[in-house]
Amino acid sequence: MESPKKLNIIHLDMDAFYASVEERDNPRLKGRPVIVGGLNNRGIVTTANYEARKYGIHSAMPIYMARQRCPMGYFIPTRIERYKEVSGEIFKILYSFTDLIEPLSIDEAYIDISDIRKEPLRIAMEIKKKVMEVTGLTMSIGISYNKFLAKLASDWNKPNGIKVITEDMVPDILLPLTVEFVHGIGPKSSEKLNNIGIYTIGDLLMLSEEFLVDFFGKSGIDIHNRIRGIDNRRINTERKRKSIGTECTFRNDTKDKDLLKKYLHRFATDLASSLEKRQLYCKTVTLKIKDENFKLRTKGKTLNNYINFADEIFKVGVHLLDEMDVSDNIRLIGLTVSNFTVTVIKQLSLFD
Ligand code: TTP
Ligand code: MG
Repeated sequence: MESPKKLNIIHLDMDAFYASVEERDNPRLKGRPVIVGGLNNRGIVTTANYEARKYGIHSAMPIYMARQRCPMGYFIPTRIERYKEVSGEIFKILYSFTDLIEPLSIDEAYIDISDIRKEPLRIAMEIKKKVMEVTGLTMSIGISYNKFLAKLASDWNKPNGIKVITEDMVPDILLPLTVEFVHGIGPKSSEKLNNIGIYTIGDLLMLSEEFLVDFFGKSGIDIHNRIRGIDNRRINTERKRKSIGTECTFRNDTKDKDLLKKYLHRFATDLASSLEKRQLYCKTVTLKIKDENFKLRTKGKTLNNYINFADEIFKVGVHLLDEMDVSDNIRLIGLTVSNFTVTVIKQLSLFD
């Protein structure tokens, strides 16, 4: 008989991260509903603590709506620099355990614990304890034998949870979960699946690999594997930023194209200087627009060559804007660059 797969992957995620930092910095807030976000009436919630979540408040909800739901809540402006500082303290602790870490966001990481000579559960407890000592914050940890299952596990009993998923628990533990739990199935695909009567991983398991490939394209193979508990992705310690973006919510909704272009120009200038600082070139530019009814649209263009000048980015941005129908008033506009390379091979043509 094959020996069971080693529990070598941890996924950890801080609980209500920004709000917890605010609570820690201001003990008066302890135990009360705390909402962090853009505070003018057009702002949105970046996160809410678990107390505030009881009122149905969640990330990305307009702040005015959160105020309606919880008038006695404490509304705190986002202090991103502070959260980055605390995140730095947390990652420093993590790196004291091992270098095999893949940071996923400001409050989330995968850790490959194969090289640490301690029981997985013991490692998880020690990480929690140290982070609590240094930062006063709690996290949730998932332990399993691959990334997909570890991440699923860390979400299992948030906040302040620890959950282990072993091989013998699969697939039973997955069967009742809804399809959007599968890494790689977003809200759109999950709606499409629902439309054909597929709601749970159990339902998905009845579908053939061919069907999934027809449905999802190449990633259908990964999804077919994942729902069977197979995920061979390694910890990527050199994960680089995949995109750089900037956006702005207007004080007053507008459809004035000249004004929108002015913003695009400012964004292009900022993005170009970010690229330059990192010595990056990009190939894809994406425009994002939210209209007065909160309908979000994005349109991207991938070029044949790499660019990094503000004017070049601006030109693509304007082209995308011209292609988009702006008949409704616009509430938010944003521009993102992605598809990076570090060096550009000069494209010599015969005529150079
Ligand atoms: P999350 O880990 O998704 O959320 P959280 O830590 O607040 O709560 P949970 O206990 O469910 O993990 O995101 C981490 C931080 O990133 C969060 O505190 C605020 C920020 N964030 C945004 O700015 N916008 C968003 O839409 C989300 C989801 C998070
Ligand atoms: Mg979190």
